[in-house]
Amino acid sequence: HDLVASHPYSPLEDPYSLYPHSLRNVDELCASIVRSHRETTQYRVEELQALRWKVLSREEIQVYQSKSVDEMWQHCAIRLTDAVQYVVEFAKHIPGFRMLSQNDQIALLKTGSMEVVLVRMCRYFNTENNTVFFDGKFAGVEVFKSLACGDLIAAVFDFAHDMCALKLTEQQIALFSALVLINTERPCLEDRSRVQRVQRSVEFGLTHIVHRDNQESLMHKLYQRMAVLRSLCSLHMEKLRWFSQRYPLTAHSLFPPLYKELFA
Ligand code: CLR
Repeated sequence: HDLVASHPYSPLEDPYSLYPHSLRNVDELCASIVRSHRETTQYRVEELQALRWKVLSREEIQVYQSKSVDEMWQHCAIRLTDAVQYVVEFAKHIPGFRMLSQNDQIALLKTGSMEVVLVRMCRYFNTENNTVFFDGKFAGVEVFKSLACGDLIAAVFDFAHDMCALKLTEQQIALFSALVLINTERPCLEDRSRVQRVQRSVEFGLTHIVHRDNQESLMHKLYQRMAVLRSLCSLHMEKLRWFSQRYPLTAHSLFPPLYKELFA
């Protein structure tokens, strides 16, 4: 115990030292968040750029459009869960996240993971033809027709388009994603002050890189996007409730367990 006491500022062990007081600490914090972002995004931006010519053909779009509502929902739920799993991995490597209680980690992921998937979507989005990389090719809104939730799909695509317009760097996306996750306003948090300490350090990190990039005006725009994210996710939950009511069997037995655990 004496040993522990003599190293009170180990940033990984001591939650109280998370707030980065020196520039070196904030650089380390940012570097570590950027590293975990890089290691948990399935594709690199250059790879996605090189894949842009792969667009679904008319026939392939037809195949998606002729799927039944529950078939298409199940398909998308699997794809989304896959993406969420990477976000969970990302979260675990945000300095301070693993020091939160299990309950608080889950509470943050319940609302935050879907929001981060939507933030990450801008990397997978081509604004030239409004398509998103889905199942190995670029797909437009019409591909998701059989989900029967056109308003959600349109809103998600609009959001991706607006996010792309900000032209964020990978570092900015990484820090913004972390800030979206570590949010003291989420319901059901046990230890809000502990979450707040982690949130402040991430906020400090984002402010630092935005300042370094000479883009101060970005902070305001990013906070605005956070409000849009919140409304998109409640729309997603609303659609999921609607779907589960109409297709209880699919929702119950064919949706991935993680999808049910986080959103149901
Ligand atoms: C987002 C970024 C991730 C990779 C990824 C995987 C699945 C994609 C998702 C991205 C974007 C949104 C997406 C999703 C599959 C289905 C979903 C295209 C590219 C659309 C919007 C349909 C949502 C349907 C729900 C209502 C079930 O790193």
